[in-house]
Amino acid sequence: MIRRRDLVVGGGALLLGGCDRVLEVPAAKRLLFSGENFHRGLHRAITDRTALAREYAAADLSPVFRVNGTHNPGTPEYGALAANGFADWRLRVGGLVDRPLALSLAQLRSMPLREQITRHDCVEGWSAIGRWTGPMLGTILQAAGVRRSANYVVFRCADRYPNGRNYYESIDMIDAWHPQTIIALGLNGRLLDIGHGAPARLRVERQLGYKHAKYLMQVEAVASLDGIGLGRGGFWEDHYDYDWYAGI
Ligand SMILES: Nc1nc2c(c(=O)[nH]1)N[C@H]1C(S)=C(S)[C@@H](COP(=O)(O)O)O[C@H]1N2
Ligand SMILES: [Mo]
Repeated sequence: MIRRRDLVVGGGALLLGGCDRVLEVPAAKRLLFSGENFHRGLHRAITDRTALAREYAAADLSPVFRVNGTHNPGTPEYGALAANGFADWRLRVGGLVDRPLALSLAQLRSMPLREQITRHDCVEGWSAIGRWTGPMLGTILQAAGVRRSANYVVFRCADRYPNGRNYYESIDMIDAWHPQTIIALGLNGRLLDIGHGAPARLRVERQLGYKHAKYLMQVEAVASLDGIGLGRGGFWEDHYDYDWYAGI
């Protein structure tokens, strides 16, 4: 069980945690900067990455939010979880954490939830505005006691592509602690449907659509992306040369 007291963390504290990590610039890199330029450059680097994505009004919601990529993982394992309303599904949180977790949907829903109306941009050239609801990834990482040695968070999904590889994605700690980075459980006021990634999918609002991993099974904090998939940090990155950082 995770204690509720561990979960109720203000956004400020989470952001500060994020900034602490950013300030750990390797000594060699630090030499490249000096005095005022260093501070100006660092300030710009931090504010650019921690700035909020635009949030919209209810009137802007797209009448239809397209489903893209996998429409249904279609595996026997996923089918069994879905048939039971995902009551047996657990989001495993592990890797470089002090307290590995296996969170049920009920536990995720009992965390402080964030709601955001944002625009999803797919590289294939379509966009849609939707209202997403879910706990901040930062809240979950805090509950698990993520270690300072973690540099990335990897998301493993239930769906397999024809080459047999499971979909996966990864982000760095700046995006992991970003207040709009949430584990979405709902879209437009309803629980996620299967098309949009039930029972939980990543929203990482400062990046393009393919980073928003659907059908989440596991969240893993790691020091390096080496040895995960082909080492490029994601399914499309590994097999189709997509950029790992897809900032918008
Ligand atoms: N597990 C998984 N996540 C995924 C994909 C996928 O095929 N499998 N497709 C990605 C792409 S390219 C986009 S644009 C969005 C689509 O999300 P949507 O179906 O909710 O519109 O999910 C992303 N996350
Ligand atoms: Mo996409």
